[in-house]
This record gives sequence, C-alpha cells and structure tokens, in this order.
Amino acid sequence: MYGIVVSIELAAVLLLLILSWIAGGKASKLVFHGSIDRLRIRSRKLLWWAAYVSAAVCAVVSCVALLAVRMEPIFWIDRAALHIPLVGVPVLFVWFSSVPKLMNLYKDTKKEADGPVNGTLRSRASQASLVAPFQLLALGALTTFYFVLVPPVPFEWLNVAIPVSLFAILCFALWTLHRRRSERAGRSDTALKLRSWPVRALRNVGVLVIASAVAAPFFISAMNASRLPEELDMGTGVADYGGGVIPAGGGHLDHTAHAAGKPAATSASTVSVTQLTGPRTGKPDRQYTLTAEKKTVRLSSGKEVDAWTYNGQIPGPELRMKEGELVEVTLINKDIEDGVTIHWHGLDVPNAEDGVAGATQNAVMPGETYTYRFLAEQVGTFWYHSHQHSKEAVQKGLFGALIVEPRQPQAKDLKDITVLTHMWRGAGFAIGSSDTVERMTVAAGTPVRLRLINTDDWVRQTYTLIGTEYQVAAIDGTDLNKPGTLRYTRLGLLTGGRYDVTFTMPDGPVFLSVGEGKKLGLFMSPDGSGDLPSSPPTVPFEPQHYGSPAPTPFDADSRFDREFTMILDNKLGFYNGVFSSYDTINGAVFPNTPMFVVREGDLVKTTIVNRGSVDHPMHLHGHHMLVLSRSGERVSGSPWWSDTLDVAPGETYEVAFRADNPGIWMDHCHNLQHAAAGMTMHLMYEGVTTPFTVGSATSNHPE
Ligand SMILES: [Cu+2]
Repeated sequence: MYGIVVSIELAAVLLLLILSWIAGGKASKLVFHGSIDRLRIRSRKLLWWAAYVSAAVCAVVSCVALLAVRMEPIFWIDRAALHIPLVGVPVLFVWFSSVPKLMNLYKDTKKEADGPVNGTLRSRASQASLVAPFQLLALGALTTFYFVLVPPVPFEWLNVAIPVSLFAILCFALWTLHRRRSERAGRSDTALKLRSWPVRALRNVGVLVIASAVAAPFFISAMNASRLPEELDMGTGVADYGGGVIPAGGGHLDHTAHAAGKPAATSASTVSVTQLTGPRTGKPDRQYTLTAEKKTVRLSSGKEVDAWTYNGQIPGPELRMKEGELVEVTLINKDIEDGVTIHWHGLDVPNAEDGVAGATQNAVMPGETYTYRFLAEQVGTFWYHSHQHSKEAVQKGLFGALIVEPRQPQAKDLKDITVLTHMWRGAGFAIGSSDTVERMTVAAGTPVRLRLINTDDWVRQTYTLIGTEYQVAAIDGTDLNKPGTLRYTRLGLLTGGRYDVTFTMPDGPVFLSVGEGKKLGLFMSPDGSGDLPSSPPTVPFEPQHYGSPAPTPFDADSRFDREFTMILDNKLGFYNGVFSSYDTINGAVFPNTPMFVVREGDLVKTTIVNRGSVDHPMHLHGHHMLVLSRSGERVSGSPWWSDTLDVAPGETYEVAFRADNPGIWMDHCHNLQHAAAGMTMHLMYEGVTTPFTVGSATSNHPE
C-alpha cells in the first residue's frame, strides 16, 4: 500500500507542478488581451484551470491523509508538515482571492459590448491578488517536488529552512512584481503588448542562466564534499550512542592516530580488531584452501560465464563442517587484481575472522595469502563471499555455501540439498551452475532438507515447492520452533537470506520451482522420471506468525541499554562526486551514515523503518537479531532470528541483539549495489580500534 500511495503522491505533485505552471502563465497573460470579449473568454477559461489545479492538490492531500490514517507518523510527518501547507495554502488563495475576482471580471465583461479594454479593466485583470496565487501554487508545487526527491529525513527544521525560506522570498518577489505591473497597466492609456516570443524566450533563458549561476557553487561544493576521503578509519564516524553511556573523552570516539597509520595506543581499555581472533593454536578439524582466480566456466546449458572463482568453480566449493569443529581456511589470491577476502555470511565469528577489507583485515592482493580460523559454533545454512569490491566480486562468482551440521549425526538417509540461486550476467538464473531443470531420484519416505540461499543482488527470488506438504525448518541458519505444515505457499528471499525447507518424500513427484514459470528448478521423483506438476496459486510465506513461541534470552519487554533508529529512504544527491538518486540510512550515505556505538554486554534494540521505494535486505555482521515486531505487530510465532532482514517499503521492524561479540561490524544493505553506493554503516564497540583503513588512497574497498 505504502509504495503505491507514495508513487501516486509523486505523480500528483508532478501533475500539479505542470498544471499550476500553465495556469500561472495564463493568469499572467490576462492583461494582454486587448478586447473585452477575449478578456471574458480567458477569464472563464482560467476558472476551469483553478478547478484543474485544485483536483491535483486534492490528490496530494488525499495521499498524505491516507498515509496518516494507515501508517506510523515517521512515514508521513514530513509530508503533513511540508507538502500540505506548501500546496494547500496557495490553493486556498486561488479560491478565496483569484476565483472571486475572475468571476467578477467575467460577469462585468459580459455586461459590456466588445471593444478595447480600458485601464480599469486592465488593472483588475493584472492585480497581484488575482494572478499571483496561481504562481505561488506553482512555486509551492516546485518546493514540494524538491521535498519528495530530497526528503528531510530525519525530520529537522534545519533541513527544511533553506528551501522554505527560498520559497517565501520568491513568493514575496512575485507578489511585488505583479503589484507594480498592475499599477502600470492601470495608468497606461493603451493595451499592453505581449513581447515577441524571441524576447520572451531570451528572458527565460536569462532567468535560467542566473538561477544556475546562483546554484552552481552550492552544487559544486556538495559534489566535492561527497567525495570519499583518501583514507578513513572505520573506528571513526558519526557516533550514535542510542541513548546509552557515552564514553569519557568528549563524547566521540577519536582514533585519528590509527587513521594516520600510527601504532595503536595501548591502554587497558582498548583492543585492536587484530587481537579479536579465533583460536590461533590447535590442530584444525577441517582445513580448506580457497584459491581466488579468474576463469571461464560453463553452465549446465553450455553457456559460458567469465567468472571470478574460488578454486576455479562457480559457486565456490561447498564447505561442510560439524558443530564445534575448529576450521582453518587458507585464502590464496592468484590473479584477482582488485583483491579478495572471505566473509562468513551469517556465522558470528570473532571480529578478526570476519573478512571485511578495511575494517578487519587488508584486502588480499594477487600473490598474497590469508588464513582464517574459527570455531563453527552455530548449526545451519550460511554462505561465504568476498567482502572486497563485494558488488562485483559476488556477482562474478566469489561465493559459496557454508553448512554447519549438528554435532549429533543427521538421519542416515537424509537428502540434504543446497540450492544456491544466482543470476550469472549474460547467462541468466541458475541453481549453482545448473541453469536448467535438474532431475533427481529420491525414494519415497526419504527425509529431504533443501537449503535455499539467494546470492543474487537485487532480485527477490521466489521458491515454490509443489507436490508435497513441507515446513520451513530454519531462517538465516537458525531453527524455528515447531514449524507448521505449509502447502501452496511461496517463499521469497532477498540477497543473503536463507530458508531451510524440510519434507518427507511422497510417492509422487515434487518440484521446487525457482522464479516464475518452470524454466528453473529441482525435480525429484522416486524413479527420476515424470512430468513437471502444474503450479497452483500460492500465498506468500509470513514468518511473523509461523511456528510456536519458545523462551528467548530477551524479548520486546526487556529493558534495553541502547535504542537505535535506522530510517531507510532514497534521495537525490551526491555520492563520491556522482549525482544520482541514492538509498540512504538516516538521510545519509557512507561515510556520513551513523556509527552505532555499543559497550560489550549491552542489550540493543534497533528500529528499522523503510520509507523508501524498494526492498532492503539489512545485514548485520557478527550478531543475530531477534525480530520483536513487524509494522507494530509483535512476532507471535516461533522466535525469529535473522542476520539478513528483508525490510519492504512501508515496513517497520523492531529487532534486538546482545552486544556479545566485540569488534567493528558492518551493518549494510545486502543489495550490494546499494551498499556500493553508500548504503552502509557499522556497529562499533567502545574501546575497539583498527589498524586498517578504507578510502580512495587505500586498496580496501569493502563494498
Ligand atoms: Cu538496499
């Protein structure tokens, strides 16, 4: 609903801008009509234009009113405080000032025979109180249009003062201009002549040139201010303490010594991320070597992909381990010039093992190696990917599945299938490297676990299981409590999210359809043969009320040490010198996004609000968030832990986590193109420092 209403409001504001601009021009030209007949006809026509612009204003006001009735104030408070007065007040002027004057003008000209317009009529047709309201409405619509494209989020009067003042000054100037012109028209003995079109065009161009010249310095300074710094310490930033304790020393974290590359100041209360490692000694239970290299890889259909791979395959090898095992992964970069790392998405490893270039390590450049060691403490479905130039790296193939099996043995005959879906540029969607329907033989009665992982940027991938009842056993690697039986339900995953689906193989065929149509999927049947079953109508899966409640270490009624707000939105502006529409966090793009500061042990609540126009899968590293509520409604089903939360436009989520994993942790949109355009921030533990830096002069570019 929210997305539609907001789009309609945008269209209505744009329409109002066009209509009021035309009406303003027509009002301004009334005085130039030399004959009484023409003045009468034009006055009547302008009355119609008053009706047109009013209809557009009604559409704008209705949209805001609808939002006010249905949504929380954060979605509409700026619209109510700015959009409505900016278009509402001028339209009232049109009705209470322009319209009565136009009607009188129409009536009076009707009484008279046709002839030249005299000075009195000219003066009446050009009075400021008749002409200016239409033009003030156009200015109001223009200012509203600006606030639609650059919403003042979070809403602060300082953010709106400049555009509103500019609006007020222009209104005053217009009014004065029309008053003077009306006086002049009254004094003149002959009809005013409209200047020829080349003169008018030249004058308009002149106005545009002057306006551009005035705006240019602001534009250039905003462009320059948006450029990413050459070197930036992730330990610094726009600190937000969430109402919690502010560390001593001036209320901001100052790690400039590290930014300059000096050694870390040693103090009892600070720790470098390099010290926050997994077990450095001990014989690993599992050892893997992942070599990053460029390679042309063939999909099952024969299509070729110029990929960036781990070990020459797309996706990279599946890493399977058992709960509690010590894992050692050696990363070798053979020839990826941009550098690589490995981030263990969803696995809450110690900070130094998190694999974020510029925050927890330097990017591994060609010829270099890096070793990660961690205990696989969580059971479930995860994945790994490079967190250096991650938008390009993940899209090209530097990722793979990571599965942690429970300590106790799984059912012997369990069919455990990983379904990694990705869109290979130039080749299309695939499950792993299989871009056609894959057929499998699964005996009736076999327990099946499908591990759905969507690694593709931007796409909300849809999975429909046809031919059997099933359960969603886990979300983002965490098992659900007593999941209910589902049928005719489609599962949607944004980038980075995972669902584990379980069922017992029936006598007939089962088809996991990926995306629309039946071009891609997994076909299972007891003998491997059979036809694809037809797709029934489905409803979307809603995790909020699914499964049964179970005790959690904290809940919505807990007392929180810190409470943060993340407002996701989009606005026109600059990022690193480029002008475009950007997805923002609290009105900003990196590095001006907030840095949430916590102290180890804090219980933290974050409210995530999506005021924007697209979905954002918000991914917090190193922690799992317990979802408390969605759009004001408490989670009533199984405890729902997430590391990649799909926040749709118009939705509000309250999530909570215990700050029990010290470090510097990225918190970003996993639509990696959004992250690469600044939709990224980080969670900062008090007292943690980093010797690593990001920025244009460094080789670390995590997004
Ligand atoms: Cu996003």
